[in-house]
Amino acid sequence: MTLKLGVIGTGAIGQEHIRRCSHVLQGAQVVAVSDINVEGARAALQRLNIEAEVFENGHDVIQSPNVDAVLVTSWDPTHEEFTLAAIAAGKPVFCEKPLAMSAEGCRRVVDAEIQAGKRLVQVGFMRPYDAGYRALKKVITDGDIGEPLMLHCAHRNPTVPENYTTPMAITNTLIHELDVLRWLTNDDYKTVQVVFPRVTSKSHSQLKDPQIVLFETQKGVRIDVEIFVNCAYGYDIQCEVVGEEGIARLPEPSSVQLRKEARLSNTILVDWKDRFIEAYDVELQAFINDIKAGQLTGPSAWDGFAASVAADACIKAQNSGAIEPVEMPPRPAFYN
Ligand code: NAD
Ligand code: NAI
Ligand code: ISE
Repeated sequence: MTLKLGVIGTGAIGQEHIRRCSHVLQGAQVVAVSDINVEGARAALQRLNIEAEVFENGHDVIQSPNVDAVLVTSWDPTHEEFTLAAIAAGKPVFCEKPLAMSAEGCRRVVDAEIQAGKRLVQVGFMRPYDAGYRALKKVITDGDIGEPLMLHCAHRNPTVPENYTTPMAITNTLIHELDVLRWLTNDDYKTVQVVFPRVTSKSHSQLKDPQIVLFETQKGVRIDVEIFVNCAYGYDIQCEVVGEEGIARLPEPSSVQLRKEARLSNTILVDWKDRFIEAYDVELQAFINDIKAGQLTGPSAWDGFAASVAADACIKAQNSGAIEPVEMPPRPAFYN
């Protein structure tokens, strides 16, 4: 049986996901799309050579009897509304990160899903599907470096648009680390502080860039994450775990080493689309397969909520300058 997908939001990642679901992955077909820019949606389908119905409103995609499952790839503030509507329609939904703009919003999704009595939500946290992060986690869980003591991480984008603001460094960018570092260390955040270095001249008045986010975890591990979204030189994700017996580093994406004109060099990627291309393929194939098998197993609404609890504390810390607590309620049995 081919799973019929509806995609809400045909921007950068919406088009990427439509492309992979149509031309790369097995078992699904995109049959409906919507975007507030309807002409943009039509043009995207034409470019990708895909025939699908174009709706003016995301809710019509969700309600369409032709649609079995929904991908939410529209702007961050729309995610909660569309995910709640998909749950109400009883349809599985893959929602790009963040699940909602605050922990309160994520909690509404969690409560609706529990009420529905069945897992219907997968959040687009793709890093746990990345081969490099999986290899790093194996080193840690195999005990190869002993107990982790410190993590040094960086999340760098070459540039961001003018509408990207200081809190978005947390809700739109750091949210990936907020998810993957919990998974990687099997730990939870206890406190957070945000420190602002000198601002790069490449930023604008609404964005303090870069930022350094400092965590203490429940197990006493210290984590520093540099977020630098106008770093200019490339798309660069770093993660180094310092343990009692050694240090493990996230592998660099492979590239040919070049000796030329008295220089030794490697290429650095510039786009998240390329850096995590395989992880996106794997996460969405898992979503498709899991729906057919009758049970979603990927990053859950609870994982989306957990990341947003930490994100709320980070935003508080951005504003207060103080060390703020991260208060995570116990996980409901539904998500065990
Ligand atoms: P984008 O601005 O290119 O695309 C967003 C699209 O959503 C636009 O075409 C916009 O017109 C449309 N849209 C906005 N409101 C809508 C509505 N109510 N109904 C239908 N369409 C609507 O942005 P993007 O880079 O594609 O990001 C989209 C989402 O994907 C964001 O939430 C972002 O956080 C997420 N994202 C995730 C990753 C990842 O690595 N997992 C990477 C990029 C983006
Ligand atoms: P696992 O079950 O071996 O270990 C993950 C542990 O991390 C669990 O105890 C879980 O509760 C915990 N965790 C803490 N924070 C988390 C967070 N924010 N997100 C997810 N888990 C968190 O898990 P595994 O097999 O390594 O997979 C981890 C994630 O990646 C899951 O979401 C899984 O569905 C997904 N995945 C699954 C693949 C598969 O082939 N089944 C492939 C790649 C990823
Ligand atoms: C974007 O939405 C993503 O999710 C990328 O992975 C991230 O690096 C970038 O900062 C976000 O804007």
